[in-house]
Amino acid sequence: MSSQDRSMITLALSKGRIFDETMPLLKAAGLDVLENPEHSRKLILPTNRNNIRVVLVRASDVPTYVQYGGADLGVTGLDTLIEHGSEGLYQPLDLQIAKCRMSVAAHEAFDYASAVKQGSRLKIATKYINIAREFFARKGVHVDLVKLYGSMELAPLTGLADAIVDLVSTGNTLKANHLIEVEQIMPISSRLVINQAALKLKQPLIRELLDAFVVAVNERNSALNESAR
Ligand code: PRT
Ligand code: MG
Repeated sequence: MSSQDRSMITLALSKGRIFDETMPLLKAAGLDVLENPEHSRKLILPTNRNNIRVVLVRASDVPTYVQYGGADLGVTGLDTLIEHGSEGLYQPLDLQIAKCRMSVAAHEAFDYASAVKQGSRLKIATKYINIAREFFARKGVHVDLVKLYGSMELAPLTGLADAIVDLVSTGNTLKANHLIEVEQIMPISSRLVINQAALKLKQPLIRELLDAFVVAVNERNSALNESAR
């Protein structure tokens, strides 16, 4: 059954923090995923609604699946969304999950502020080429960008780069590698993205799901505010 079937809704999620943090919202919206992706090798997971299913894809592939209709909707980090581009994607809701920030980090022995002030050309390693290019262009800092697919933290330690652009949440990974967060670029959280054609063609079902997500996010936020008092 392809996701072109108008009676079936396909939701794309990635394993790990996005799946884990989306689950409570799905539950609150009345949706139970019937298999645990950590214990199953299945890539298509049934839910308690026979017309809604979950597909597991790599985090960086979620926007692609939704854009081309391999899934009707999905949950993706703002980092991934900006880097991928949002053509064909409707972004109605910030789920406020998987929160972190996009930052510049450098080795504790590297004087980043002086290098920037002196107008030095900086070598920046990152998975987020577009975000980094845009950020440094706006600052008027000249950079050479080196694309990496993982372990950005290693680049300044090996002389591959002067600094990195990466996600930071607790800061523990930076600290463990003698790196310092020298600039914050933007706050990051996960967004619901919907295929624009699917939104029209599968209107009642997708609307219902979107409305349930909105209610679930609002209820979670009120509960959080309540407990913070
Ligand atoms: O692992 P894979 O290459 O398949 O994809 P991915 O790394 O994009 O997936 P995943 O599941 O790790 O991340 C999915 C989304 O979670 C990201 O796109 C972000 O929007 C969000 N998110 C939230 C994070 C973090 N927090 C985070 N801390 N993604 C990654 N990290 C990494 C960060 O890159 C760094 O290596 O954790 C490390 C820093 O963590 P602290 O706590 O030590 O600061
Ligand atoms: Mg990861």
